[in-house]
Amino acid sequence: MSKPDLILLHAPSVYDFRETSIMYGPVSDLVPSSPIFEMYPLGFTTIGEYLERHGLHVKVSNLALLMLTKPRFDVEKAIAGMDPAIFGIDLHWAPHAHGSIEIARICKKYHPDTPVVFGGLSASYFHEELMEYDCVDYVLRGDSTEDPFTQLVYAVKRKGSVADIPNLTYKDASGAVVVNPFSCVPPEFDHVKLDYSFSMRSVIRSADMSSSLPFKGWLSYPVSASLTCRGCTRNCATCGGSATAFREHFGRDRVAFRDPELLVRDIAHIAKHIPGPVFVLNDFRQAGDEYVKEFITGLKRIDFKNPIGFEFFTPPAEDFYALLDENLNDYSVEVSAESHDDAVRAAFGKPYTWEQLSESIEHAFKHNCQRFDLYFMTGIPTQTAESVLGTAPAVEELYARIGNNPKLLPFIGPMAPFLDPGSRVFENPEEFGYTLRARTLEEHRQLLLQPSWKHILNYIPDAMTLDELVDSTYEAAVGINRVKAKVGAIDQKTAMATERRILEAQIAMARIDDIMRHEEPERGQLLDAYREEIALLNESTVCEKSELNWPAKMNAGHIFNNAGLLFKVMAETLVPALRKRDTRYMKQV
Ligand code: B12
Ligand code: SF4
Repeated sequence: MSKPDLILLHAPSVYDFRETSIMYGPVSDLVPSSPIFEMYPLGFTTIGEYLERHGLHVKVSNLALLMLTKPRFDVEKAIAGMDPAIFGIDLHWAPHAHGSIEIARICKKYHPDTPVVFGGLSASYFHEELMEYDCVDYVLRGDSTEDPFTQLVYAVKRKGSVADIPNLTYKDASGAVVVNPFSCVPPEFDHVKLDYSFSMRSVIRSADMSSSLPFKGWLSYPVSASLTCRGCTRNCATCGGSATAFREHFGRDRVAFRDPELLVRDIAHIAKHIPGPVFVLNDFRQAGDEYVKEFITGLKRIDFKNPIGFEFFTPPAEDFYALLDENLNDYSVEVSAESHDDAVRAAFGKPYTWEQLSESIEHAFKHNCQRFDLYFMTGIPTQTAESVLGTAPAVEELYARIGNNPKLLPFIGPMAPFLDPGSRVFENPEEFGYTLRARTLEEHRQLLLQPSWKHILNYIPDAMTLDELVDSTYEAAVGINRVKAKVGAIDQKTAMATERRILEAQIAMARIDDIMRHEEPERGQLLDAYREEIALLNESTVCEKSELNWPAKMNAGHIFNNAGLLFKVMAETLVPALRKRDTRYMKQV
């Protein structure tokens, strides 16, 4: 096998989290990752597939996951042993501000002449500041970097000019920062493959699963995500992926939807090879009625059997659930209501009522929805501690209304670690009642090294103190946990374990606050002595991670299909001409 042209590296949130004492808290409880956010962006798979389709060899190394699962994994040794033409590092989510730069520094330490390119939403937002770090050569901005990335890798390999590469920020020979225009913002989202074929091929080719798995525990819970679009039609105040954020920072003034037929094809391919549930993210109803019909009837046509979950931005009406029920075997829904309080939800940018939501949940279950995940968030505009504490009673009433149906699963977590850079609130904090504790990338990097999530938050809301935010989040989580146990949505043992962890987390937060009252070097010594205990509290606080899981079962079909893929990839490795390529960039000299 040829050496990789590009190695995509995914860094942990904080480098080296194994040697720091940080109480991350419930920052990642509601996503599949652990608090070091070891999941890499979906874009790794679309970039990998696109570049390989254009004749390049791409490898993914999920350093965060390797560090998490192999305590003795030596990052420096691993990077020193790599030899690509260029390194790519994602800074998609701002929580990677610390780890991504440190990994870039290690790349430069061992490979001073190998360029390092950054990309992702946060890298796009902080592109000019990133140029100030010696370890960063390029930033590819925007939500669709597949084509510019192909051009960049070929330019690096051929020692050509990068002056015309769309969306690229770089330093010219004099060291001046050049910001190329946003000339690659595809109006559609059809130029990529979202079917995980790249990931499957990479695993087979390298005979190594560990370095490219998306998150810890994926093999026992092989969930996959499908995306209906890039961009968003909505404008939630704290969201760094809102319509405003996309327009102002990622060059996109219109949402790019994926052709529903292609989306169905992606999902069919996933179903053929991966036994787990599929989450369809970004509410596909944004694309209009025609799209909805085509997509849902397409899923019926392929007789999709894995559990499928949909994210909806507003509560759907009854006839919509009837359509899902008519066409799907096993569907579930997730809605982020943010608050039970209508005024708070409206201030966030979701102006529907609790009554509409409750009615929608009733309709969902009437039409055989298998599970309804309902998310609440703390720290959002105008929200007081009192409002947060009203969540559990509201949830209890909601359960009563739906006959205590245990298929409703509510969760609560804080807006953490950061209020999104590029969101309307981040850009105008005072207008929304916030004080920011960090604006620049470097300030965010330093915050990430603080010893608890309360100290890491990049904002202070006016409507409550940080202590109230922390306490009310934990208390609301205890309340919701008890309600879920009462209605049988979770078993008593799980509920008791969660409540105990929340209590321990509260004690740890108070102890860290006490330690923070000491001066250095005593503070550091006390934190070091506390490290192992903190580490034990860092996974799953406000709920058990497994509560997020939907059922998954490997069957003979998956084994057969994966064996088929294995032979195909082996044959293509031996005879590269067997693989179809797009020669557009390959032919250039
Ligand atoms: C889908 C999604 C998720 C999925 C992620 C699936 C996945 N593995 O990618 C889930 C639900 C798991 C998730 C989790 C989180 N998310 Co999210 N998510 C989104 C959402 C809805 C769409 C993002 C998306 O996929 N866009 C498609 C494009 C933009 O991304 P992409 O294809 O992956 O990558 C392209 C580019 O970004 C770029 N790129 C990416 N990596 C690289 C690397 C290099 C080298 C280069 C050159 C380019 C490049 O090129 C790619 C292809 O063109 C956005 C909201 C929105 N409307 O955008 C929020 C959003 C991205 N998420 C956000 C956040 C905060 C999170 C969490 C940190 C929340 C939390 N505290 O738990 C976690 C982090 C998860 C982790 N790392 O473990 C914020 C990010 C704000 C910020 N700047 O930090 C957003 C903007 C909004 C929000 N608040 O939810 N998320
Ligand atoms: S939080 Fe709002 S603006 Fe952001 S992706 Fe979700 S619906 Fe769109």
